[in-house]
Amino acid sequence: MVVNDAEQLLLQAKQANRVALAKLLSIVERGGQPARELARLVWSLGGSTYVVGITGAPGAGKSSLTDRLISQVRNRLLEVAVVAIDPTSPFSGGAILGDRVRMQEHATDNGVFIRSMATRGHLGGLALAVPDAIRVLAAVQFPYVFIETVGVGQVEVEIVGAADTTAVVINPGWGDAIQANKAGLLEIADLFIINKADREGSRETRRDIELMLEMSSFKGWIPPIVETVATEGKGIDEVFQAIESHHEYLGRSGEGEKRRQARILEELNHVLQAEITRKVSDLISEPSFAERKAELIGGEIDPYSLALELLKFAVD
Ligand SMILES: Nc1nc2c(ncn2[C@@H]2O[C@H](COP(=O)(O)OP(=O)(O)OP(=O)(O)O)[C@@H](O)[C@H]2O)c(=O)[nH]1
Ligand SMILES: [Mg+2]
Repeated sequence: MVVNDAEQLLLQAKQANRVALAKLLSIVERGGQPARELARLVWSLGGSTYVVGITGAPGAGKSSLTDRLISQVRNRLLEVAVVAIDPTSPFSGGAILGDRVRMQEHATDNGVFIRSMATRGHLGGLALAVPDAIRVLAAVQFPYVFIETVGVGQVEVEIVGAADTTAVVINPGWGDAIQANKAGLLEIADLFIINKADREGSRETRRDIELMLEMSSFKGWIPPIVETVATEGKGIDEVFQAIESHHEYLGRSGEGEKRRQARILEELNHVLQAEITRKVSDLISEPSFAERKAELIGGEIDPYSLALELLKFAVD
């Protein structure tokens, strides 16, 4: 067996070898055939990993909060993995470096694994890479995985779709931003964190969120609002308790199972699209396609008919 074989790496990663684990996540990140094989390998190996998404605008304090939450998990003598994602950047860059610095305290703790992720060349992008990464971490039996991601746009909705509990981080004075992103926030937030509560205006921001929640028709879980000062460690116990209550709610109500099923179907959808794109683009690059292409350009065949023809070839 070759040394960098995924199975071998997985065995090593399970024995707390963090270098091996980092290599596995690089395989996920790079995509392609090795990533697909790894995804198949870890598909059913997951334990009871709980995934927490931390999302919010740049600089909201996500990493500072995550840093404190890591301590909460470590106080319970559990291990934790953090994946930081900036969907706006195809490469892991400066912001991620900042994250590393912010979580420096845990850098020498082998019970904490921190990793930034980009999607270079990963067909299917983050929508596939993130669940795959989570599954690798689950196979290694981390009880907690935190996913830090910037923003609350459509891409982030996809990313947080992979989380069990999603915390949206807001700062005092963001009333307008809450108003503008109402639909997105209501769709993804299981928990609101008003971080930087040491600044002016957190009471008004809380009122803005409460108003938004009152005007929506929530059934079951109503996202709690927690005020924090991440830099001073204030409110972190409450955040962790809110995450645990939501975890408990998901189990009790059956909502957790419903989400799990929806997630699997969504993933199938993404895998399917990626597979089709891959197979069809392989076909298009074959020399034998040149003739058909000329016919398309010459108006002898329409793109709809040709697309169906390509699909037929692709699945054979
Ligand atoms: N006053 C105050 N500053 C804070 C608080 N939490 C974080 N900060 C500061 O806000 C800045 C950004 O914090 P980060 O934790 O890096 O925020 P982030 O959301 O991870 O930022 P990106 O990953 O770049 O989007 C840093 O300078 C922190 O020290 C807080 O509760 N109060
Ligand atoms: Mg950050």
